[in-house]
Amino acid sequence: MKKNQHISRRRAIFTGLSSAGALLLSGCFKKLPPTYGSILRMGDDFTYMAQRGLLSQRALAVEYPKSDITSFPATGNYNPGDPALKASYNKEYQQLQANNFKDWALTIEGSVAKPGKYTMADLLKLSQRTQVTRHTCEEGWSAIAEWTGTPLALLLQSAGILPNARFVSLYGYDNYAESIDLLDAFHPQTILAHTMNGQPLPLEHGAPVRLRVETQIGYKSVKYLQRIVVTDKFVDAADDIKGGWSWYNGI
Ligand SMILES: Nc1nc2c(c(=O)[nH]1)N[C@H]1C(S)=C(S)[C@@H](COP(=O)(O)O)O[C@H]1N2
Ligand SMILES: [Mo]
Repeated sequence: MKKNQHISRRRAIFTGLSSAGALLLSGCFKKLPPTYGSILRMGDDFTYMAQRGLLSQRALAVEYPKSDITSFPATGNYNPGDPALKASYNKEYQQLQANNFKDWALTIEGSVAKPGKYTMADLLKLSQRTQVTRHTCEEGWSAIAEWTGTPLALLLQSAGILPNARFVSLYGYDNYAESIDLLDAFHPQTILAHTMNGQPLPLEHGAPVRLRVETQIGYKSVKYLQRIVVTDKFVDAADDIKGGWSWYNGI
């Protein structure tokens, strides 16, 4: 009895969702997030349609003068090389850390002509971008820092991104992951940051390289990057790990 009530309520939500969707589709909004229809991901629908519909697709996040830089807490996992932090511990990362990340290389797989490992020297060969931006965490704090790194677009291009590419999943050494679509992957402020406030990226902030995706909330900016997979279909890379957090969370 109770179960049936739940099912019918869920149906009602679905029906409501799809008629709202139809209305929006007939209006000026043409795009739906790839998570459309998932109850857990309902938050995506509004933010995705509002941001993608109302803002120019190339709109830049606000950049600040250096004088606005603030102190910056580290949250989430803060050292995948520490065996005591069992859930996030990664032995390979511990070894890389012991050698000051000299042997670090980013694996790129999937829909690219040149899959393989890309070293820090490979990243530095491409032109770099520096930006002072605000990080906003879902827990309610925000902080401003200066980030320098390689635009993800340039790396994807140098890896020979294929025409069937649609999404990019990014995996950290601590088993954390996120995926973004190509609009965010090619956004000019989406960078693989190796420098924070002029210093090599500190361990707790994701050494040696982290993603900065300034068009979305803080949890999309994956720290401790290990692997990038370019996919031809939607992969909710964080699904197993974070469950209920929205796939799309534009700010
Ligand atoms: N690999 C990895 N990336 C991550 C996290 C994490 O725990 N592991 N936490 C996320 C969250 S919720 C936030 S707010 C920011 C925190 O970045 P910071 O530690 O530099 O403040 O990293 C994001 N990226
Ligand atoms: Mo966060």
